[in-house]
Amino acid sequence: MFYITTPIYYVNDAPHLGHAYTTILADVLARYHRLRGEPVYFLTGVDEHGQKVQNAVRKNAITDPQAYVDEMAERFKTTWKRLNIAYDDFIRTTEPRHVRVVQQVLQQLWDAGLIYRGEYQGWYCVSDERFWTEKDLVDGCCPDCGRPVEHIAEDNYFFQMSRYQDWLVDYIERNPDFIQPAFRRNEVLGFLRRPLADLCISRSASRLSWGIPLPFAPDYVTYVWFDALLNYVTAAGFGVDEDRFAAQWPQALHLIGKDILITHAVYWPTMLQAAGLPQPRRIFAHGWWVIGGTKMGKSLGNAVSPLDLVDIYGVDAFRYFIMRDMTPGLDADFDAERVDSRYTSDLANNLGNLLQRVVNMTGRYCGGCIPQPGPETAEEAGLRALVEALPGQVFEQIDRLAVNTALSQIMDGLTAVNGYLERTAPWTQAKAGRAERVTAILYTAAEALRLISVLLSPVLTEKTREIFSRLGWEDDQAGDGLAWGVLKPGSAVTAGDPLFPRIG
Ligand code: ME8
Repeated sequence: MFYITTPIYYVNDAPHLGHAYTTILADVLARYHRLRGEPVYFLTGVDEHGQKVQNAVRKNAITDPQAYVDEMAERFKTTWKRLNIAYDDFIRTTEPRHVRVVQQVLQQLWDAGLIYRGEYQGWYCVSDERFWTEKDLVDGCCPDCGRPVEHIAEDNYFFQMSRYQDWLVDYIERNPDFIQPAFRRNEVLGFLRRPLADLCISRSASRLSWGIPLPFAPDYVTYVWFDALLNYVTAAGFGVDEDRFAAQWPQALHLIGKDILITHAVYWPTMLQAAGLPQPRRIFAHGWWVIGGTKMGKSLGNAVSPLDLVDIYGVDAFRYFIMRDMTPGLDADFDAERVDSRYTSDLANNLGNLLQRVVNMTGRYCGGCIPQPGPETAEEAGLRALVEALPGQVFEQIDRLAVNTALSQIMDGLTAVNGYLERTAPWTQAKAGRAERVTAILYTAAEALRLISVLLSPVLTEKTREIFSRLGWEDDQAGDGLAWGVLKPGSAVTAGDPLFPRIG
């Protein structure tokens, strides 16, 4: 079972390129695992409580927060639909199934004495929804976003996170793959060298009413992170479907951005440990899309809308670009010119032109039907071996979450098919009347293109279907589309417009 999750996004604004990146990465990984025949559960969703959302409600002069979050959740769903995101579950934290889990876990920890009431004094950053200590502040402002902070003193409820510090350090050391990439794991261990404080998990309802009430103190609502993190177990069937939960939950792979590493790698494991639940299998923190060195985001006003790019390049090219141009784990600079050059070199030329050549030559020399494979020379055997080795290499990269490397290998495969056609020159063979050579070459090229396109299908979800149909192959997913020799001689190929037309 492959259980993959994205962060649940705040509904205080429309999704931008950063949200699209994490969600497409999860979708692509889910599709690769499905391609391999594994059962997959892909979860995404939205985080609907907390100060940010309440502020957005106020800013927009809306009276009913639920109506606001309903509308915003739909916006996320509509965007994901346009981006061909095939999730299995979309969780919303205002759903009864989730509220029940949050209150159940709170009650359990309260009954076990792991939550206590005490006075809280601290500096609160409204934007980040985080309390900071005096020494965390930078020039009196939030060390994370640089905004002014508010001093707050009030009674609150605390989760005894500190008692799990030694356990957590030990757990991370014993499970080297738990937090990835390795430098993020070291960052968390560095953070844990300082004493870990208890976690304030409540907000006074007088200040923040938009949240899940504490079951043992209804004049308080649950701190948004304590609420949000639990979505991952809610969706896995916690408390309702114990068999599914036991099988699914420990397989979880949390895909997150580096901005939410500490909440996922410190708060969350200690919460699970306190509740007597197993840990997720891995937490992978990717880097940020930046523009001129600054994080792209709604609060900075430099967010790129994924749908604008989809309007220009099409959904497949957009998916391809953001998967190809970010090394997971590292930051990547968003540059519109690079989108253009990838589109032209990788998609229009390497892939699109190859399809055009294969289909046109099959029309001209083979009566428009996939020919018989014919005897192989060293050229055919060489290309076949290269293409047959590709799925193994690609899946190895997918297991490392290195989709960019997988795509680069796939592009090398297409370059090899183009090079093969140049060297074997079926047009020359046809002039010389060597019909058997022509059919052997065209079968090999068409089959190589088909198989490589199967490997591209998790990213190019629409164009690959077009390729299959033009090659006269129906991908019914019944057989092994990654095996060599699947194209049936005699199937009709279809010519058509360029797969990736010139832009503008
Ligand atoms: O943090 N580059 O929600 P959020 C890459 N609700 N990814 C980016 C990005 C960028 N410039 N900007 C955002 C929250 N992201 C909480 C999560 S989970 C239990 C609760 C992506 O709407 C990235 O995945 O601020 C990041 O972690 C996430 O959006 C933050 O989304």
